[in-house]
Amino acid sequence: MITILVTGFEPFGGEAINPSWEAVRRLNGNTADARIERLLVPTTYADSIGTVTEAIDRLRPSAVVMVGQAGGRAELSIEGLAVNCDDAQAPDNAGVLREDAPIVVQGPAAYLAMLSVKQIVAGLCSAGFPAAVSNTAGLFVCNHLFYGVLHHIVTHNLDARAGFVHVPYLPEQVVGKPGTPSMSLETIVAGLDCIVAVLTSNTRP
Ligand code: PCA
Repeated sequence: MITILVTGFEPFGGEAINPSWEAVRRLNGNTADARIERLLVPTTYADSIGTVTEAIDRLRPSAVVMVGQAGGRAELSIEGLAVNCDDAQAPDNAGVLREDAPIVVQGPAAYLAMLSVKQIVAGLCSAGFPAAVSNTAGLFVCNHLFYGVLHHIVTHNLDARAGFVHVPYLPEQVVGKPGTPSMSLETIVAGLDCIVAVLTSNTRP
């Protein structure tokens, strides 16, 4: 039995909900081969990394799947890269604006995802979910968390693998935004279940 930590974010940017957390909190808590731990993460630069690394140190998961909203994307995006830079025009939920700022001073420029992004995309597509590899998680709180968690795992030499999934808006979030893609909550939940299944079949106990 392995442990997989799956995280979702609080709503941000004036939205009432965040599809990442709506989906993560509906995930099946246990499968035959994995214990799923779910965690809500604040959408702030200051607290996002510490919230997840504290849970990693406590739960010692084999895999960490961080999930966030990427409004405007049409498919499940499996992120391949986290870069050492915060640079966004919008403030986080604490009102903090960060422009051209390193996440870890003198840290590596980037980390690659530790999960096999191509294998996950292949698993999703063959199960009928629209999915693609992405090489940018943006430069806002999602990339910030992704980079910080990868840095924590590497610098503490932990036996955990981490990756990041961006999910589209829910249909109710695109009312009044013509042309903006969305995905049903049921599809996002089932897609995350599929990712857990791929990881469970490939993760060392
Ligand atoms: N998406 C934002 C931060 C929180 C979230 O769900 C992002 O893509 O950075």
